[in-house]
Amino acid sequence: MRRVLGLLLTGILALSACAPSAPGAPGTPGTPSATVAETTTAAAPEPVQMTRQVGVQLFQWNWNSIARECTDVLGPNQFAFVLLSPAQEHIQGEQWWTSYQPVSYRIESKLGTRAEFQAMVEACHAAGVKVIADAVINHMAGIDGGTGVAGTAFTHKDYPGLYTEADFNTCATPSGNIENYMDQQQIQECQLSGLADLRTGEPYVREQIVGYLTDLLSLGVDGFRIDAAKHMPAADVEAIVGALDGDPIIISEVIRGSGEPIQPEDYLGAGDVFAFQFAKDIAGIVPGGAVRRALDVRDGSVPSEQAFTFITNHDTERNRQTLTYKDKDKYHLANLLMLAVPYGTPTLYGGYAFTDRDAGVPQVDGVVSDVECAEPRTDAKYEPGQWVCDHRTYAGLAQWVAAVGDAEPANVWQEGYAVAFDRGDLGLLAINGNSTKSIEPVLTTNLPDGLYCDAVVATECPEGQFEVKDGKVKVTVEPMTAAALSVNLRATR
Ligand code: LAG
Ligand code: CA
Repeated sequence: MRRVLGLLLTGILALSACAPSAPGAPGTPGTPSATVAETTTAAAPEPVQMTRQVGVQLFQWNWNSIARECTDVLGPNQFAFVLLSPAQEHIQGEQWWTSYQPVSYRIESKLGTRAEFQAMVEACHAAGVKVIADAVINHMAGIDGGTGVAGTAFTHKDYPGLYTEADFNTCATPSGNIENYMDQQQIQECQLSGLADLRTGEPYVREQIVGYLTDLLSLGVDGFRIDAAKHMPAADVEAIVGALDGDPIIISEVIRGSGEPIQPEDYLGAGDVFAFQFAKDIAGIVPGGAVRRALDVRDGSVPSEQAFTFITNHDTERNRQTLTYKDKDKYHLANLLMLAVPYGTPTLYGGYAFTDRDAGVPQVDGVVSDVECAEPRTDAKYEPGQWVCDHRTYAGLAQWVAAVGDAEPANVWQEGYAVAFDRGDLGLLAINGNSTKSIEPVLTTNLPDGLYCDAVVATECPEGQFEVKDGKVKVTVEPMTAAALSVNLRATR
């Protein structure tokens, strides 16, 4: 997807915040000026082509808050997309996971109304940010019955006007649930922890699902996370997404399990996949400090263009399969590595602090309250329920990734637990995996001469911090962080 997002957005030119805005000023090609050459340390930076790539999952954020985030943070910092929590009507309750128990395909949920959803999509698009919806299409609710948040009454396998018992799978396991992940038929036809499992191979069921996704497309969404894709045959997912108009982004959620009969590669015909193994491998590398290894991490045989990388998501932060905000500087280092390497499309994460894995975010009368981000902390001592918005701390790096595009690593330098490399001649990143010692290498770089700021901590560059001269630059990097230079974050003098 890196490539596709890039192509769609090619042509957006951005001047760094500090670049001169007056074309024709002294120094413009064709008006050589000796005075300028003498008084500035480098030529004025050229405009940089930006290719948006970095996305963020904003878990359990309501639509109004996402609209605001697109306008204020994501758009201005070159984020490419936002991944939502599910939008359809769901069961009532305080837990976050009510989102994953659909009751109807009405776009009316604890996260907002249909009108709020539409306004959010418009605001994000106006900011240049694509919107990826979370499509829960493998199943309906898991409880015996009740009334959904938009007033729809249902029982376990009966959704009046939508699905009846005949639209759900029956299953041979004693519990009716998936019990053995080595058995393909169980994984795809039995219930995932009690959730009524749809017969996604049947034309009528597919038609309802296609109708729902088409409705979301009519509201402007750009693509879908396919929730629980592993639990639907790949052919079903392909048929469903193949019936959609346009060419929406499709990201199947297929958690790689070693030796299992269903693997992420099986779903590449339907679109892209989340790179769970990448997240686990980075989590394995970071504590040992051997950060150079991150350059070689791939997710099985999922090609870069079809891999959505992440460091954590709402499930893995709860089952501790990956690093999370609770891992403090290790989590930070992992996010930096994901953003630094050219593999996949990086997806950052914004959620909330928790101790109870079921605890949801505050609601008033069944409606989730607006997000108020806590001040970012390096000690992770948030109160449960506080919004952890550390995706914002990577705003400069989202710009860095947009500036370096697809450029390959070059001039790879390594010493102890530190590694540094260029990305083509557009950016440089030096990362220090040592938890106690800072580093101060003089690096060889392809970057043009000039004064650069550090995209790890800055989004603007009024004054340079690092000087590139004749292909050399000295950088200082504290323990467990990085320094990132790019052509879009240069000072004019
Ligand atoms: C997913 N991907 O494949 C979601 O990312 C994941 O968050 C969903 O589980 C799951 N699949 C179903 O869409 C979440 C919670 C579960 C929760 C489920 C349904 O992690 O804990 O199950 O959503 O709400 C809950 C209870 C279960 C119960 C079930 C049915 O925890 O004990 O059996 O509801 O009532
Ligand atoms: Ca299924």
